[in-house]
Amino acid sequence: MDIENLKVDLKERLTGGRYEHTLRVTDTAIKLAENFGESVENAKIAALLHDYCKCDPLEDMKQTIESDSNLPDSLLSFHHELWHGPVASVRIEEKYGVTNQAVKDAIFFHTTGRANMTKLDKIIFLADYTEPGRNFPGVDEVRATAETDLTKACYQAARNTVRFLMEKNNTVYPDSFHAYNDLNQQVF
Ligand code: DGI
Ligand code: FE
Ligand code: FE
Ligand code: FE
Repeated sequence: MDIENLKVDLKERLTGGRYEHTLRVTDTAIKLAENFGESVENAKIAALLHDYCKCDPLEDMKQTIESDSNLPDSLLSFHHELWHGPVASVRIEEKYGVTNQAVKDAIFFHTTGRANMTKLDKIIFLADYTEPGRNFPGVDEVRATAETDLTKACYQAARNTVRFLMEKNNTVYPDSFHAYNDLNQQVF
């Protein structure tokens, strides 16, 4: 994978703000991979590609979900914010030949998390939540926890997100609950 070419593609596909977010997520993910003993190369590629489809037309994402047997159609009855990770996980294989299942899964689940998250899943989920441009309520606590405890930091991020969605009377995708419950059981 030629990282410089990839960055040129990302700059074309994403808005300026989204591109800058992607670079901050990548820096954050690399640090987490170094601190917690994960492949820096996989963390870097997953982070660079995690929002690859974030700015795609909704109709294109919808068609991909309908036609690709790896993508659950149930996504379509939940908020379209949930579509870009799963769709990216298939698009990046077509475009860049990314077949590494661990990388594809970390991208697929970066918005919701899931039960039994791998270390790479946790790193991308957490890098996306804690990158320095984020100012969610509670993010500083999660940043502090991420210095020492990857699983507990993911738990706090998952809990904050589910709580935030419920406060706004939004629906919560099942994988978000599965992540919350499983991380809770790992922490307590
Ligand atoms: O793509 P990013 O903005 O960098 O971050 P993301 O992929 O984590 O997407 C965040 C959005 O997704 C945020 O507005 C909250 C929303 N979200 C996360 N989990 C769920 C969710 N929305 C719904 N409706 N249900 C969920 O379970
Ligand atoms: Fe995202
Ligand atoms: Fe499908
Ligand atoms: Fe993101």
